Amino acid sequence: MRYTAAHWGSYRIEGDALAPVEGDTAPSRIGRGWVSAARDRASRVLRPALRQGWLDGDGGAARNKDAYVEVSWDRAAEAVAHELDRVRAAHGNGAIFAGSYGWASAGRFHHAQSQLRRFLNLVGGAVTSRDTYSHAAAEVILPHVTGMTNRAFQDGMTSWPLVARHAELVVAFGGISPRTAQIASSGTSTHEVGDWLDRLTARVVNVSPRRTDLQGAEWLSIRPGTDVALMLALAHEVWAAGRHDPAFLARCTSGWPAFRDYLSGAADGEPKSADWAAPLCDIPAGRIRALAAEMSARRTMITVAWGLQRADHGEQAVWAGLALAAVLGQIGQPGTGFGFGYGSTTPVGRPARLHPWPSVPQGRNPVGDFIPVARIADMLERPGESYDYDLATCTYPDIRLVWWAGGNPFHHHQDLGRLEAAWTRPETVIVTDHSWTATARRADIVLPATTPLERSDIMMNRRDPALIHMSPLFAPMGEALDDHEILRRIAAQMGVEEAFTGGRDAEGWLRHLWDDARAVAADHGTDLPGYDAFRDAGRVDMRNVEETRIQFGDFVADPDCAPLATESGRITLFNEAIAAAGLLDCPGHPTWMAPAESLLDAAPGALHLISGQPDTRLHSQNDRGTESRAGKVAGREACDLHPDTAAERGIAAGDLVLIRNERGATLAGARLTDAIRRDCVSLPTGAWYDPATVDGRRIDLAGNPNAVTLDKGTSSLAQGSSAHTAIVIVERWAGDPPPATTGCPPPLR
Ligand SMILES: Nc1nc2c(c(=O)[nH]1)N[C@H]1C(S)=C(S)[C@@H](COP(=O)(O)OP(=O)(O)OC[C@H]3O[C@@H](n4cnc5c(=O)[nH]c(N)nc54)[C@H](O)[C@@H]3O)O[C@H]1N2
Ligand SMILES: Nc1nc2c(c(=O)[nH]1)N[C@H]1C(S)=C(S)[C@@H](COP(=O)(O)OP(=O)(O)OC[C@H]3O[C@@H](n4cnc5c(=O)[nH]c(N)nc54)[C@H](O)[C@@H]3O)O[C@H]1N2
Ligand SMILES: [Mo]
Repeated sequence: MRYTAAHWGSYRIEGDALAPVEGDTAPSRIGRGWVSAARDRASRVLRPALRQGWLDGDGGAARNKDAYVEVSWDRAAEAVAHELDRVRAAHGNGAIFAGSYGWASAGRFHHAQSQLRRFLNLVGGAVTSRDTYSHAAAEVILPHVTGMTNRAFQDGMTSWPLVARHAELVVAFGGISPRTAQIASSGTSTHEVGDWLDRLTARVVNVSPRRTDLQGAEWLSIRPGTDVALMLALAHEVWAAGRHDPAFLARCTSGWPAFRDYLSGAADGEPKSADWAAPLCDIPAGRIRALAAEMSARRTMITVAWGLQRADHGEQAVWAGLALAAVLGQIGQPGTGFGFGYGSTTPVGRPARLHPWPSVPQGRNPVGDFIPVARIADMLERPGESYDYDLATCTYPDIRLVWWAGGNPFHHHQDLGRLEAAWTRPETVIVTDHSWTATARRADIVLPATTPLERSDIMMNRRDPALIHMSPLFAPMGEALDDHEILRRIAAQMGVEEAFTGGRDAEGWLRHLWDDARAVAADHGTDLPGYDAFRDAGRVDMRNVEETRIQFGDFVADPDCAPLATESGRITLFNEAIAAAGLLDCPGHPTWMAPAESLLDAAPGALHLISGQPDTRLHSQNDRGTESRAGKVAGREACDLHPDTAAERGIAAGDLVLIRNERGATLAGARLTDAIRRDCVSLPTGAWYDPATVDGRRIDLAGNPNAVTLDKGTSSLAQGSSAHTAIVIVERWAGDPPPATTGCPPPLR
């Protein structure tokens, strides 16, 4: 049998089509658009290309509107080697940025970013990026308050079967959405979140501006950006009613007195009561008090979707949610307490043993320097300036060369107009991608990669019981090469080929990784077949994989014997180190702070923009495929508006609408639904950014929300992405529809 796999699922290859793998009862719709996207000749990069203006020495000025000259692989590899040497010699490796954030392939070997880092580490290293767009705020605050990295926290999440069996009430901030549960980083053989939701015995409350974030639940339609106020009010009401758990707070937390004084108002004269929170959250005080009473009376799981912390002061949504669970005292019990990201991807809470599968060794990066991942535009704009990050002061490097492989910053970063201006500053930009994404169209040297459908690889995800041999579906298009081969050719130019390849070709690497995987499996009681048998079978499954976990279980059972790795050994409700840093935007305990932009102080008629993950694709991947294109309205990404909101603006379903603010503008197609608040508009991420000047205004023609989002760190603690914090004006587009050019290659010579 032949198989392949992606972040959205695993597939059997049947002729020239894909069928969902056996055992996947709820395959993702994203897969339906995969092959057509990969085979979309118009948008594929077919040959290496150099930007005309770069060849002419324009210094990067025309980086968003230039023609390209197609060249041979030899010429392209030479150009890359030459640029690396030139920049290293003149400025050192600290002037090379290869953070290269992005999801690329689910295959273990052809993982673009790992390959790139392995190569660059052999030629002196590069500046990299830290944390993720997904959950940077959590990645930085969780170690301080729980003593766990985000990865460890995710690994330890209380398992779904325990939530299904024991929780009587699930309060889901941001919902638990089958939309996002389509995805598992590094691949998945099943999609089971829908099943777990069906098996819940609990009453479920969806706290979200969108009803669809959790179907069949009571919908508490909260004003975006105000969840922390609601969490604090719930904690206040529980405490004020004397229903908090003093024994748990004393035994398992530190700093309760300071946090309590903040809740009660003793610290600042403002009790964080239901009456206080109601006008902020737009939820009646009586409803908040009733929910607080229910939470203290029932076995309750509080869960926070990742999206809540992808916002200004995102750290607080995680910390306040955890603090609320601590006040209830139900942490460390089966099925209750605090969860982070159930449904944000499919494996969160999966009751499966973890297997530490091997990966491509990246070596050591001689350049220690990094930026928080979402500070890319700041870095390019402000070399040498200092900024705060995780209780330290850092300095932005002076970057002369940028190399991106397997990510699409001109989809994923906020305020793309600002990034576009900053992007003209480096001397050289190199992009490795299989498609003419907006990022590839802003590179000087474009290196065409194959897609995962054009090569062999292995899917092995530490959280998935299946191992899938990925076979090619079709031959490489044009002159595309896999990322390893591209880098091998450049390594040969730079005298490090042997060190880069380790003496193996791609198949040699797959055999090598598989041998290491067999050793891991043997430790876990499964004998895996040899590589040839695995390739022929296409799929093997680990045995005895069931394993259920209780987050904080050991700690709560005996906090003295199993203390947390925090400053107090306990969950910190007041954190001395954070407090001592004196950060105005991240004080020493969970705190309500109004976001930089919100409906609380917006002009009348303005709407909050929710820009979550798209249902029909993974980020910008497969946007050119049939599934994504079928969902477009008026040829653009569809945005959701409440019918009343649309009517007030003279907008009908199917109309073209302009979503704008002082940062930029984007054109979307209107879809009407009463499953969204009247003061919100939802436009998913990932349409291929396609800005043009229309009547003197710069407008993205494709419907990418990052034309208008806010590019600001969550706080000076984590500096994460604040993508969900944005206020916009929405109006009907009255003029002729400007033709969208997405998916066309740039002019090629
Ligand atoms: N407004 C807003 N913005 C957001 C978010 C949000 O909620 N709101 N979410 C953020 C989040 S959580 C994330 S994770 C990011 C995602 O941002 P990205 O990870 O950058 O998005 P992808 O579209 O997955 O980009 C992957 C790129 O890799 C390329 N690629 C695929 N396979 C290969 C390969 O084998 N080799 C090479 N060289 N390239 C390959 C694809 O063509 C694509 O261009 O977006 C962030 N942006
Ligand atoms: N289909 C699909 N699934 C995906 C992805 C994809 O591209 N496509 N990407 C994957 C990736 S990389 C990641 S990181 C995860 C992200 O997973 P999440 O971060 O959980 O997903 P989002 O869609 O950003 O946000 C979830 C929901 O939060 C709600 N929300 C927004 N702002 C607020 C707020 O202020 N308060 C409350 N209570 N709710 C709010 C929105 O209604 C939104 O639907 O998704 C993964 N799953
Ligand atoms: Mo993400």
